Amino acid sequence: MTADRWAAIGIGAALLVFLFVFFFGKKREVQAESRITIVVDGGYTPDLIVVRRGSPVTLIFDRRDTGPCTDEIVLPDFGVRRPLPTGRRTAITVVPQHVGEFSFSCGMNMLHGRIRATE
Ligand SMILES: [Cu+2]
Repeated sequence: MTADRWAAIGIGAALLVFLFVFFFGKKREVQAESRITIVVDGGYTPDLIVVRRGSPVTLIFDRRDTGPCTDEIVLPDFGVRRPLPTGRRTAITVVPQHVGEFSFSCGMNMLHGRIRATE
């Protein structure tokens, strides 16, 4: 075999490794589901959740207060409106499909939080 051949095989192998890491590595990230607990007590703690675009994220709303304000959670970008019973944990899974911010709020749109999706 000539040196040219070996070089071509080497470049081909490097390309295969790159493609494998690129696609397989990315896929694993997309499938990894993250779970984040948000305490609801007169507000949302934390109120900024940073996730990867395209990855499912499960928000577990742990409601502790009894005020009427927080008894519903709304995620308008995902078409979600759910009651949050006091003393219970309510899990909501969403998939932010593009880079940017997705807000969530109480049913009256007074208390706010954000999901920030990054690349
Ligand atoms: Cu409210």
